[in-house]
Amino acid sequence: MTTSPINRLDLRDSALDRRTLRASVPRAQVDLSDAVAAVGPLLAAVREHGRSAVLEYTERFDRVALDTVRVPAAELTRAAAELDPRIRAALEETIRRTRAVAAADARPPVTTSFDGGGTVTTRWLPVDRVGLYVPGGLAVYPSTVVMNVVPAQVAGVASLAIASPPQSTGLPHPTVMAAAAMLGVEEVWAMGGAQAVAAFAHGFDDGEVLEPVDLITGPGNAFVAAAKASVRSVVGIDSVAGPTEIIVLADDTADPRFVAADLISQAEHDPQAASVLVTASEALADAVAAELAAQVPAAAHRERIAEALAGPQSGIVLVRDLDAGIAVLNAYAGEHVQLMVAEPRAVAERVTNGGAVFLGDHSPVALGDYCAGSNHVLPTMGNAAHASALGIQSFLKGSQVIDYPAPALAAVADHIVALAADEDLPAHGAAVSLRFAADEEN
Ligand code: HSO
Ligand code: ZN
Repeated sequence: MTTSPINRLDLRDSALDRRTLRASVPRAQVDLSDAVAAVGPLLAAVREHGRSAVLEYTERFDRVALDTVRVPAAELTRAAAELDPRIRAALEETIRRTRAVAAADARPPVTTSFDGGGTVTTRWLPVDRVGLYVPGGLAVYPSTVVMNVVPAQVAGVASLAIASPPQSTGLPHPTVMAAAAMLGVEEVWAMGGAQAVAAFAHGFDDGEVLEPVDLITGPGNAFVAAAKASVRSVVGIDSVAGPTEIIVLADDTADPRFVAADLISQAEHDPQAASVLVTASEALADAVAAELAAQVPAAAHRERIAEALAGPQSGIVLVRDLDAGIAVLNAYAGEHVQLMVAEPRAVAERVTNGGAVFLGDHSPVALGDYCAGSNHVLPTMGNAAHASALGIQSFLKGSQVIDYPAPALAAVADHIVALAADEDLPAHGAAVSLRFAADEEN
């Protein structure tokens, strides 16, 4: 007797307004408040005692006593030289495609002109210095190194440092070091967890010098996420990411083997990962459930996959028709949206909330994870309703340059004086009118 590998939710009679749908679609509940409380003393210790605190926490959590936190350049070169050629070739292709897509997003300065020759130019300037956190332990993702470093470099970030926890060798994972070397990143630190985030935010100069960064990006466990959330007032962060999510909209034309394999692929990340299928076809729902039951036991990471699929954050959602399915997708605002329907391109036009949208039978999420050229760092937990994939814009800040000659200022002087008076800020108005009064006197 087999139990169903995934829950079912019948929304065929449900209202389709976003409040109802947001309350009913399966979603992980992530509460960082315990982790935020737990990392507080650690963040304070690193802020006060710098590198010596980092060394102490590294010994406690990573169980390794380091002489230097900075990874010597020779170790990076060696890791690159020793990299399996197949992994090297794969990373090179990923870098090439990710760079091509990022480069196409370049934001040249834009100038708008007004009467009298006034101009406003919006310039997009790179953040000076970025710290990229790369997790170690269970999840070693050299692909994530590429997804973070490439857009930062294309944006023109001049100074980029990577932190990744040391293994028993005292060095980060060799593939992480190799990926850094391939990308030309020379500054790599063997530190992990919340202590690495704190060190990036505050810097240190006891023994070794780590310059503080302006922005911290990169994934991590709950403690890393909590640390990033906590240092947010000091530095920028990319986002506080939750467990990965995939939501597939499929109809009778979809191949249930593909749908099941794609749901499983993201469930492989984490027992908390969310895999959701939305369909109006009961036959497809049954076929996918049967495929899951067949494919999961054969998967290497079947235990965490089974846990993710059976969890309340995952499920098969039955809807009455395609329109209702699209309403569910838009209310869910998933990290990865996959459209395995008869007309995926037409449906994609109507999907307004999705971190990345994958079309048809041959654009699985795994393609985007590694080699599409798109970025795999995406908004989770419904944040795709307002946030974007990591991209060059994540590493740029807009700065406007205002350049009005006298005739251009004269053309709006009365409006400024009027608005300033209305806001009871007459000195603002005076700062403008005085310029013309002086002219008249002269
Ligand atoms: N699916 C993950 C990214 C990833 N997958 C890295 C494999 N390696 C979050 O988008
Ligand atoms: Zn993945």
